[in-house]
Order: sequence, then C-alpha cells, then structure tokens
Amino acid sequence: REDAPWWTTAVVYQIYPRSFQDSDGDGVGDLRGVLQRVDHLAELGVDVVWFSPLYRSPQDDNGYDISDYQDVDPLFGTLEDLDEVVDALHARGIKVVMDLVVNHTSDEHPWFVESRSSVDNPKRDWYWWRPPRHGMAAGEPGAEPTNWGSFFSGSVWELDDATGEYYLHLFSRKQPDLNWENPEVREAVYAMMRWWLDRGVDGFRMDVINLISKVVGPDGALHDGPVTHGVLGDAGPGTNNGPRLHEFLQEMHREVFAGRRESLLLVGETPGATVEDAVLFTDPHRAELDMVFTFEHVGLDHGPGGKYDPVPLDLRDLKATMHRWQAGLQDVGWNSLYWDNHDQPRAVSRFGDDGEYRRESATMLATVLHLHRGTPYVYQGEELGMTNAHFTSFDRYRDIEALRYVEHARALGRTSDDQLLAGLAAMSRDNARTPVQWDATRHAGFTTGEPWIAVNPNHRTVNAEAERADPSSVFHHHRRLIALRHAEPVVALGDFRMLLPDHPHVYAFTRTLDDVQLLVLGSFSGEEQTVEVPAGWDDDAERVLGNYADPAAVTAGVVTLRPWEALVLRRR
Ligand code: ISL
Repeated sequence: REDAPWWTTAVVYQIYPRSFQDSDGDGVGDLRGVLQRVDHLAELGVDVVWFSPLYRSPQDDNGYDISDYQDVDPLFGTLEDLDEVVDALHARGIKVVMDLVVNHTSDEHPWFVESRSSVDNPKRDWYWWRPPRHGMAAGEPGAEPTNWGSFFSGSVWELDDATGEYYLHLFSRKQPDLNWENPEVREAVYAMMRWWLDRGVDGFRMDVINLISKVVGPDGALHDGPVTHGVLGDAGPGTNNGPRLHEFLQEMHREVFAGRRESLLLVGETPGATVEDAVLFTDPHRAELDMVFTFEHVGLDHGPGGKYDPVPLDLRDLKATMHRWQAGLQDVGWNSLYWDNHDQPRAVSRFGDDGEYRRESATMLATVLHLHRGTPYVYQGEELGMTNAHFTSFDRYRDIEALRYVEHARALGRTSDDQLLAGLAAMSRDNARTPVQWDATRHAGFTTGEPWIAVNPNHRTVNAEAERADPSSVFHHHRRLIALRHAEPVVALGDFRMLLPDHPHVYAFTRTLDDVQLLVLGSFSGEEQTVEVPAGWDDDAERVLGNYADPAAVTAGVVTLRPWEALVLRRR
C-alpha cells in the first residue's frame, strides 16, 4: 500500500481552455481566465489539471494542430501567463499535465513547411510523403497511395502540387502525420518534452499515441485496409498499435522520463487498444506509461453507420466492458476512468437523464465511475452536471470532425438532413465544448463578448453558483467523491468484483482491501428497481455516500433503488 504510486489516489480535472473562462472579451477562454477559477478547482479538491493544447496553432482542430510546441497561442495568452497558472496551481498542491500531440503537427509547423518545400529537403522524410499509386497520375481519382479513410472523413492523403506527391494525415489535411521511423523526429520530440519538464510541468497526456508507429513494408510500402462500408479502407490495421510502438515508448521513457518518473503522470490516449495492449503499456516493469484511456466503453452506443448513427446503450454491455478492463488490469497495470472529455457527448445526456433527473443521474454516474479501481478524470462542467448542447441547426456546430462528416454524408446523399442533425445532437464533440456555465448571467459568466460557440441556455439553472449553493448538488457530490478517494484506501486499491452482471438497469459491485469492503449500487433507470445484494450488507453496514437525502435501506438482502439512485455502503 505504501508502495502505490501517488496517482492511485489522485483525481484529474481536464480543462479545454477555449471553453473554460475568457478574461479579455474575445469570446475564447484563456490562461488569465483560468487564473480566475483556480479556487474552483482547489475547492473541488482535484490533484491534477490536464490542459488540452495551449500551444501556438492555426486552430484547425482547436489546437490539436500545433505550429510551435514551445510557445503558447496568443489566443490563450503567453508563456509567462502559463508559468503563472502553473505556479498558482502548484501553490494549491495541484499538478499540471500538458497535452502532447506528436502523432502529427500543423501543416504550418516550420518542420512541415520545410518538408513540403522539395523532395530533397533534409526534413522531407520527417513526414509521410508518397508518390501516386503505381501507374496512375497525381490527382486522378483512386491515385492516393493507400485507400485509407481519415478520422475526419475523406482520404488521409493530400496531394501537394509543388512536388506531385501526397502526404499522410490521419486527421485533417492541416494535421500531417510525423514519421516516427526517422530518428531525428523522435529526438526533436524528446528534446521538446524535456524542455517542458524542465519548465516545471508534471507530465503529459499523449494524444493518439498508439498511432505513431505505422506498418511499413519493404521499400517503405504502406498497405490498403479492408473496406467495410463506403469506398474508403480502414487505416487501423496499418496505423494502430504498429510494430515499433512499444519500442518508441520505451525509448521516450529512457530519453525523457528516466530519473524523474515518480513525480510525473504519463497517460496515453489509445483509441482501439485492447486490455492486452493496455497491460503492455502500463506494466511498470516495461517503463512505458502509467495508464491509458480505453475507448471500448464509449463505443458501445455507436451503431452500424458509425458514431453519428447511435443505438441505445445496453447497460449489460457497459458493465461487461468495464469489468473486463477492471479484471485485466487488476494485477499488472492501471486503469484511467472517464465518461466525459472534449471528444465525447456529455454522459448525463448520453447515459443519464438530463431533464427531470439531471442531478440524480449525474451524481449516480459520478459515483459509479469514481468507485472503480483506477484514476478518475473529471471533464470541465461534468462536476456541474452540464448537459449536451441540444443544437437544432447546422450553423451552431464548430467542430471540424462534425463539419467534415456532414459535408461527406451530404455528398454521398444517403442520409437526410434530419438524420444528420439527430446524429450530431446525440454524438457531436461540440456537446462537450460549449462554455463552462459559471453563473446565470448572460453567456454564463464565461465571456463579456460573443462566445465562439453558443452557451447552453440551461445555464440559467445549471451553473457553478447554483451548484455551490446546494449541498446536494453535482458539484458537492464530486467534492465528496474526491475526498473519499483521498481518505479511504479501499477506493484507490481495493479489488473489484462485479455483481448482477445480467441486470439491465442496476450497476453493482464491491471493492475489497484487507478487512474493509464497499458495496456500490447505481440505478441507470427512471423507475424504481428492486435488487438482491450479497449476504451481510443489511446489519451493520455504514452508509458512506448517496444521492438521496434518505438513503435506500437494505432489508433482508433486498434493496429498492429510486430513480437514478446511487449508494455506497462500507463494512469491516
Ligand atoms: O473524437 C473521436 C471520436 O469521434 C476520435 O476519433 C478522436 O478523433 C480520437 O479519439 C483522437 O482524439 C484526439 O486526437 C485528435 C483530436 O481531434 C482529438 O480532440 C483528440 O482528443 C487529433 O489530434
């Protein structure tokens, strides 16, 4: 127990700077805005803040397209402002983790500007340049070097007229992929990372880090992927979890983290990773990462047409997935736990009820998440029970992924505008990107100007000021959950055992450490649910947390949960 790393008892808070707090009235959040809100974070009690990208960027993908890794974008402030924010957070005992986006840069990064300038530029090989498909002319339909489709719709290949070759971009055409096969690229990335650590940051959240090693055949060949739907192929087999991925991570570790790992937090974003992959990433003896983000649980409601064609979540699937990850990383490795981030719709709208039972379902979801074994991540606004945007017209959307998707879907002509709008309303990343709702005033106290994306009109009732005033609020519930993890070792380290795996509406599990045991119950239902619990929970079990003033009672092994009720019991 004494040997457990510090992050086993930690809770991380994610800030998406553009939507957090504006200080200068330009409608975009910034670093001086963050300074105004550090007390909110301290009151919540979080241990770490992860900042989505603050670096200099053309903002094609809201900063995930970086043109200078060692500067702050003027939209957000200056390096000196960032130093002040880091100092202010450190002064409150909060560590700072930077987003690290090194699968790709911006096409405006000097490295890429050089690389595209000619075929014999020394940086040509820093990116993935390929001639047209054999026997075809540049620009001819189908002449792209592979059939891969981009995460943001369309081909991953962009023809560059200057040299008649194509460059690879798994995301937007303004996000060319770096060629990690080239040792100079890796050395440049490691040097930049060391610079940030020397400046005082406490770790990195590594964007799509499992895409950095591509499958390269002899003579540098890349291979077509299977075509499942549509005309483009799946880039996954050729780019996800490639052959040199673990080698690169171990090298990064030696070159950047050696000797200072204990105080840092290293978390990888790994869409497509399996439990088995996660064990390899997070086994401390392999010296790669501390934890990774799984995507399995946030893909369960994607339908046959992909994420914008959602299907209702079957709670049994969610429990089975979470259980597999809990069990798979019980002995070796560690989980990160999240429902929300800047790429996902709001969980209270997605898995809960964001109307009548907003408070109950948001607190239930938080309880279930935070009581798992792993490090919980709270995304800005989640602690306020913020909901989806519920936009009803295309012109509200800002996210490049959504806009590209609409453009391509319309060109294919198979989906009506109503269907497209319904898909976006349910699943768009912009649902998570509306400004944080601080109070009931115009624009929710986020900005004095015009916000870059509409503020949710429900800020009149859903906001930090109202949440702070109500002891039973989503905010105070999060505060209690975070305090519980700090105080009670079984929350951090206890063994996880799933109960009632086949129940369609109730999430139930125990956590056990030495002679202390917790029982966690959460109802994913607006109706009463009566379930049986294991023997021994009705006599002297102590109520640790709940989201109703008068907690449900366990009598003779049976408990009836009210709509979206959550309950945590303890016994020794
Ligand atoms: O958002 C997603 C689901 O539609 C994912 O496909 C997402 O693009 C993927 O998880 C990678 O996300 C990360 O890298 C992207 C960036 O757009 C995301 O915001 C970031 O979290 C490219 O840098």
